[in-house]
Amino acid sequence: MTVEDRLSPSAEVRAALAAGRPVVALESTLISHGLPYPQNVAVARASEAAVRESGAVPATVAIRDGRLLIGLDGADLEALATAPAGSVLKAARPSLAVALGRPGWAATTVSATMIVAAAAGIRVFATGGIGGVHRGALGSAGAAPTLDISSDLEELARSPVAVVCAGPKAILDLPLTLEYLETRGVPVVAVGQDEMPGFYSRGSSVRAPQSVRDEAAAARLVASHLDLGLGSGILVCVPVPSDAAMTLDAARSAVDAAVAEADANGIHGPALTPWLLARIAELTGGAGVRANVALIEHDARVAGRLAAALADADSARP
Ligand code: PSU
Ligand code: MN
Repeated sequence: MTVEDRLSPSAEVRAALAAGRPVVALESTLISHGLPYPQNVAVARASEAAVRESGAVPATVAIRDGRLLIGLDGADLEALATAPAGSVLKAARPSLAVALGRPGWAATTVSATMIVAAAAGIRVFATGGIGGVHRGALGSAGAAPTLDISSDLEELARSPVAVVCAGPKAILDLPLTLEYLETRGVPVVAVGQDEMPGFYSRGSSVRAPQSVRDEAAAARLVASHLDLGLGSGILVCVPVPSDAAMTLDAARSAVDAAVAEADANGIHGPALTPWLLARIAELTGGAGVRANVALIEHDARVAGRLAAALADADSARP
């Protein structure tokens, strides 16, 4: 069975896609692995509401019993959010077949969600922060290289989907992540500022490869990139809203401490990202979770407007 054979869109998503109405894909790993309960289910619901307020249909993607669900109902979201820790597999491109071969739930990361979105004909996808090149991937003071590079980056190079995020996650090596995306031919654009958003903070002190003034300009760029048919996605980066943002310094010290502890405890592989996010939540006394929740919802709102703009542009074509 191909990916297409396994797609199970909800009736609402199916109807919206058939009619050319705007649809925004949302991932589920941030529900199962990225945030604690009950913030995870609250942010999942708030993201869906934000997509709707922007005039698009939300399509949260997850795996259940070998099917790729597109569009979860309230009970599904709750089940995923309350599943016992460790019982939900984190499905990415390399683990997709394993996740589909098991009974029960699996959550989709950015890479797996992009695969599903592209197969279903969904062009816009919102998440919090993408995975990328981890610090120390190329080795650091006395340590061997880990070569830990998220499959999210490869997916951006091969699935034609616009991913709206608040920047690569702050736990990563941002300059190396940008270099990798450039090598793989993925455009990265910051909206409304020259600097890359820093995930927890609005800035990162790293210049964005491209920037556009506003969302309308971002929509035009996304449309022209996707029209070229290059096969790659595009990364649209919007900063966390000011009222929930951490300062770059505060975010940095929490991230540095968490990364050092993960190193000392030998945490690596797919467990690393969830471990770091949980530790940062503790170290920042809730400020990290507050920023994370706010940025996810904001990304969903922007993605909804982007999807609506793309649908409008389609209907204006001769
Ligand atoms: N963004 C968040 N929280 C998350 C993630 C992203 O705000 O939990 C998840 C995404 O699903 C992303 C994954 O694809 O972390 C990256 O994991 P890794 O570094 O192991 O590839
Ligand atoms: Mn990894």
